[in-house]
Amino acid sequence: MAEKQKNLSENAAAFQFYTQRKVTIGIIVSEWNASITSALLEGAKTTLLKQGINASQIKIYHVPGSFELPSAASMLLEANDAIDAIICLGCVIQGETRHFEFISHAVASGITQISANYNSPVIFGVLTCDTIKQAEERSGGNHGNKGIEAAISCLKMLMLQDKIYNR
Ligand code: DLZ
Repeated sequence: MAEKQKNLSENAAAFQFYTQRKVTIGIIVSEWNASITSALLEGAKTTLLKQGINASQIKIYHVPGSFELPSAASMLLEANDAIDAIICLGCVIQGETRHFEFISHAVASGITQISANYNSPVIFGVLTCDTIKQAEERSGGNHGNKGIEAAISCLKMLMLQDKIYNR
């Protein structure tokens, strides 16, 4: 039977990041639903620092909304050779129109495409929730903080890159 795993934030404490590289990580944060995305950013940043990444190795950028996350990630990888991985943080909340579906799908497929095109980890730290309460629960509430999980995923992918490319 599949393991029941709802909240990866709890596993973060057991994780240990190791690389011989001095990696630089870009974090791109959406300004929409800023109270949520700032909590995701805090979770991601604190986790990276706890895992031995220096503040100077973390570059933070803001975009207007989640829809802009993929293009900002693409620009960043294109412009800056020193960026080893990107964490995209956003929060899309269901409204009265179909905007939610378009934005969610565009962001998910945009991030997938950029990650594959650049062969670099680009992490999907975007909440897609029906209500603000659900988002609050996932940005430091009962369901953990998806910013922490995005940071751990990013570090795990960098370690995988080391393994695959013998770095
Ligand atoms: C327009 C819009 C709406 C309605 N809702 C959200 C949302 O819940 N979360 C989010 O991150 N962004 C939202 N946006 C803004 C779009 O992502 C985008 O910034 C604009 O459509 C401009 O391209």
